[in-house]
Amino acid sequence: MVTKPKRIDILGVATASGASVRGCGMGPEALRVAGLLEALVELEHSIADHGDLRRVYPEISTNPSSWRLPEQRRADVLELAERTSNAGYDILSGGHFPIFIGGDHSIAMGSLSAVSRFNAEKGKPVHVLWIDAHADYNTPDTSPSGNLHGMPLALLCGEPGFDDNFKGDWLGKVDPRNVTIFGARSIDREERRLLQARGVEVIDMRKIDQTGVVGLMQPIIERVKAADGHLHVSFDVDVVDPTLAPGGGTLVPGGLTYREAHLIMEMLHDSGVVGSLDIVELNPFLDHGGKSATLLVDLVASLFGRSVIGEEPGPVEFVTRE
Ligand code: HAR
Ligand code: MN
Ligand code: MN
Ligand code: MN
Repeated sequence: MVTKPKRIDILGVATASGASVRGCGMGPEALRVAGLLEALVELEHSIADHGDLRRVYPEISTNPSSWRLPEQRRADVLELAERTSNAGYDILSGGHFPIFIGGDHSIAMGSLSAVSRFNAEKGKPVHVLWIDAHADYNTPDTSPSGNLHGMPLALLCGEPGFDDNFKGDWLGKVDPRNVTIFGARSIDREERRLLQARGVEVIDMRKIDQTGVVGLMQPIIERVKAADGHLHVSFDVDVVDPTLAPGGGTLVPGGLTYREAHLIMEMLHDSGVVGSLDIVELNPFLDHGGKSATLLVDLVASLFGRSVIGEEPGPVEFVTRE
């Protein structure tokens, strides 16, 4: 099914505060430089770029390390989550398709909250496809690192262990049984136990090797269609093999090939069930000459209808910086 009725709204969240490695705060701008907006316009989509949210808390000059202290980073993440959730909710309320560009994966605390809150009011079930080398299902109690980019799914799925600072009107809720993690190859011990207990579907690289992308993606898509659900896709650049996408702070060998990643996006396009998207963890400081940024732009283009054979041209509308 080919659908092109909605305006695509891009919201950058320029932060690395959920990560221990600096640099992915530059991700939104790198994606723009790599041609994200132009790729969507080329595909005849109407777009709006809302610019970037960024932290308001100042650096503390007495910090002896080269990076912000854990409690500062935590405050950044929480404050940005609230603003991302509210901005995303407004985009969805306007009838538009939000693309949240990070930023580390903690930005999904806000983006997925927006999607969850909006659809809860509509009575539409939210399904999540978390395309990532990691499961990001740690809680503050199970996390080996304390880094909040390893925790967004656990927060949204209502896991205990998060203190009251993580609550508020901005926070949404997701049923863990509607979550599929795709491409996993690095899961912590306690995290794995939680995933199993909650019934989260985990498609690891071995399953992808054995079954292939098509046979694994089809039932996911069918399930969302049968439920008349909204599919939120959260795409972490580190799901792709590090040889193809070196621009990430927590690379794990043995990732998706170029064609596997594209096929996932092409199938998602054809499904017509995707209603929102995160593109996260791109670290331009670690990237090699824009290689990972360019790959991500091409993958987004596949999700929005780029194909070799092409489609009928339609009207173009370009809206910038509302
Ligand atoms: N599981 C590890 C932790 O919690 C690392 C996960 C974070 N890395 C990511 N997220 N890039 O996908 O610290
Ligand atoms: Mn992630
Ligand atoms: Mn990851
Ligand atoms: Mn390198």
